[in-house]
Amino acid sequence: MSRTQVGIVGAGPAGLTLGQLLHREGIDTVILERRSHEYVEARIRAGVLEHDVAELFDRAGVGGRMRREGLVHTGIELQSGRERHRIAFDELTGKSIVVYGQTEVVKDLIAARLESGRPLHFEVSDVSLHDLDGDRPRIRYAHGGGEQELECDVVAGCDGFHGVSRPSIPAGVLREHTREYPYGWLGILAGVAPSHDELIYAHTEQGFALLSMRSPELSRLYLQCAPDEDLGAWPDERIWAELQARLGTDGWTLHEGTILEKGVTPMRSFVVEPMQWGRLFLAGDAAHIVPPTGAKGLNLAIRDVHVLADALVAWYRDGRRALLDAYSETCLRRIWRAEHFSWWMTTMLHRSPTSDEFILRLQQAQLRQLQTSRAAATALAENYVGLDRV
Ligand code: RFL
Ligand code: PHB
Repeated sequence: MSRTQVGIVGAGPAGLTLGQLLHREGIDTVILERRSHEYVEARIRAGVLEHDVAELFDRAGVGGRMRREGLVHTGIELQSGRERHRIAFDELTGKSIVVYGQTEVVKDLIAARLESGRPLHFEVSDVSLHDLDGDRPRIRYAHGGGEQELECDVVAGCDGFHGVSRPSIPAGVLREHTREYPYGWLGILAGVAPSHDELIYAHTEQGFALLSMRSPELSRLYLQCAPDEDLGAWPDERIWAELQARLGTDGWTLHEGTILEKGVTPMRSFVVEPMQWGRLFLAGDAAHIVPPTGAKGLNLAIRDVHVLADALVAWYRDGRRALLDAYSETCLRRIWRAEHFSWWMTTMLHRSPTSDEFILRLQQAQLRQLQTSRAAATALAENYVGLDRV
């Protein structure tokens, strides 16, 4: 049996950032990841970092490449039909966001982990959690052909929505809140310079579309589709034709290029309460999911582990348990705010297959208010760049 202070399940953004924050405080961790190193670094997901999350990466010593290669955006465009309106984050909030792919964040975090020399095991299987309600929780797993057991002070469940941590909590302890949406996103990565220098969120009668990017040479685009959409029905020409129809405005061209990757993401809102049980603490997608329209998922995951790292440092340093005991409550305030913002952005911008003209008119009225009211635009901007206080 081996031993560590904090056993971390999952090497996504949450697990890797927690490992890095604790390493900087001299706290020992072991990170266990089901997938391979290559797989984890290739997974394409989020693209937007809140102002304070980017600063947290700086403080954690992993912000170097993000600051050199990340794209600082001071606003986004909201499109209603063929009309666009800019929400100026800098003017309304004094803050900006950084467009930097989750893939790159994960690569930077893995590089820092390898440099720290602390253990990160890829391709572990059969992870199971034991004695979570005692003082010496244990993680059992298989790795490199052998059975392993790791004794910990605390276990951090950072293993995403489909992980083993949340289901390890006995029935009856957790309350789960879920909403499924009747649509999903078809996302592509295209080898073409972004056709606009800021993100464009478009509400049209044919459905939602989003123009985003990964670098000056790579565009990331999304189209509203069915949650179980068959990708086989979407040859490249059809994807471009639909993006042209939804994002098009007068005097502006969407540049097309080679499609390097495509996938369908269903949309859901999900929160579990509380996020802790005994010595197990859930963080990131293991505890909550937001639909991607508000760009909050990755940011929330990083905020959770920031709270957890501070609480663990206080506990190890002075034996103070108060922050650890309050972990769930502290995180859930921000999570529910982000759940509301993500739900609001999603329902304002998508066309539901069951919605009628009444809903369409409400959406148009809401989008118009964002153009005419500084207060309404400021509320969107504050939530998008990330709130200081919740
Ligand atoms: P992850 O990234 O899912 O990582 C969990 C890790 O745990 C591993 N794992 C296990 N390891 C060991 N044993 C087991 N039994 C395990 N089971 C699972 C997994 O292999 C994985 O490596 O969760 P984490 O760290 O909480 O991070 C959350 C974010 O990944 C997620 O919230 C975001 O990607 C959501 N998201 C976005 N968030 C933003 O903040 N801004 C965005 O612009 C944004 N866009 C998006 C998104 C998610 C998307 N998809 C595909 C869901 C756009 C899309 C299309
Ligand atoms: C992305 O670039 O992948 C992205 C950007 C904004 C979102 C969601 C995804 O709201």
